Amino acid sequence: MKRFLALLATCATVLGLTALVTPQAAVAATGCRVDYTVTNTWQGGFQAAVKITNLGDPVAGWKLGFAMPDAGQRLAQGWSATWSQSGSAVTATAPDWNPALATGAAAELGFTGSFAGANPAPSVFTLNGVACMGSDGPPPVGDDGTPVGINGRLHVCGVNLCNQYDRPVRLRGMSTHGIQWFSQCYNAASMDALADDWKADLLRIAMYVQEDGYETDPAGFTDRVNGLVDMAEDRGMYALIDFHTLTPGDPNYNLDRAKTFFASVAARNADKANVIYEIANEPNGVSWSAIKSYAEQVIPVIRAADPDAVVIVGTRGWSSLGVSDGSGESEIVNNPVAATNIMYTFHFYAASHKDNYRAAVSRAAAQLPLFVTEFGTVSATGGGAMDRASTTTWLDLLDQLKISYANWTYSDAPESSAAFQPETCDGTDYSSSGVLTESGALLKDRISTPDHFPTG
Ligand code: IDC
Repeated sequence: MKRFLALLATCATVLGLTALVTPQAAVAATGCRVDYTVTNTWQGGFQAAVKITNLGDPVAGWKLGFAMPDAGQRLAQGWSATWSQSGSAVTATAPDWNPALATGAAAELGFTGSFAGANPAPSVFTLNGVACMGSDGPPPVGDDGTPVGINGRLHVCGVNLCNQYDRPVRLRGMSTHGIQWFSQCYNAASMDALADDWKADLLRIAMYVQEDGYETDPAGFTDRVNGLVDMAEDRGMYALIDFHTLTPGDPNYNLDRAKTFFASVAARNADKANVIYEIANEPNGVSWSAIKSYAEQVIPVIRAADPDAVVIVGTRGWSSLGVSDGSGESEIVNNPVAATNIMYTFHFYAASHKDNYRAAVSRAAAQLPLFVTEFGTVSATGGGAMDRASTTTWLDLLDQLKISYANWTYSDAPESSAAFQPETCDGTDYSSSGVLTESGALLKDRISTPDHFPTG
């Protein structure tokens, strides 16, 4: 089965279909640690204890592999597994009576062997074919307890976002409003509050292209985005660079601008661990194939400068996975963007988008890596009454599916989607009940709970 999946993955790569993931591959987060100890040595012989700790998802069965470093080292007899040696390669397969290994669980086995000259310890171990990085992998990227410090550079693994330990993570944070209008809301005090009081993992930087945005001053807006990336980085938060196309809805209208903008921000930020690129906010009135074509022209520009960063692709019908256009996720599943390390955007406004949208997300989440880069607790206009029940149902669903999200908006816009009361961004308080709206209070409650990011 393992080989079959690997083969499938190879075919998918050849066909340029790596974004299309199988549900099986999707859920298998891997990770392991092996502790190898020589417990006894005698003339030409030795005994070793091997402890395997599963740091990934539960496995129904396991096979440990390692190579004897010296040609004279031979396995004699093993226990608590079925042992064999072929050339230098040693394998130990889980015993029938105890084949499974839960997350965090350990299997303890051992063997006796002989050696001729030296008796060095093996250095690389695999569990079900995947190298165990737990004890001797690269040290974490400056773990200072912040989201970026703990998780480091992110990548897409199956349908999830994974951290530097290859474990699935989910980020929760806030989106700016249009930075052309609300720059007063993005300063050292508001960013401190977002990181320290809100305990956000993520700042989405909404850079409108039209509506007095990027097109009016490309260099100026590029600088402002970079400045916000740095402010997020300084506080250990991820920064989602949102190329906020909205009207017109066809992202190809802005294709040249997108290439210029992303070439610049990707080159400038390539060494940072905290940057994620969102290439088209909300395509609308445009087919999936046109969006896919746009993505397949912009992604290579980003990759050329910053090969490792996650890129998020907008979807049809205002990033509704097509649902708002009477379509759905299958048009993406059947015709995914030919690129790796990408996710797809889903947006919702809780008072407008309910069960049929939730059903689409539940289905799609088994097949596509999704990121809710924007959602509102209110209606799709950004105003109207907050729908607490629908918002709670949505956020519970995203929690359950481990889908990352950013809320619209961390601003004092005079509309109910804003987190702050009008004209409060000119003060220094971005956290207390005195400045928060009903939506802001709900979001701060949800976002500030502990992340429990997996490490190991
Ligand atoms: C809204 C803002 C509003 C602004 C309008 C037009 O809240 O102040 O006047 O855009 O620029 C989206 C968009 C987002 C919208 C938001 C609410 O991504 O730009 O912001 N929304 O309408 N998609 C669905 C809803």
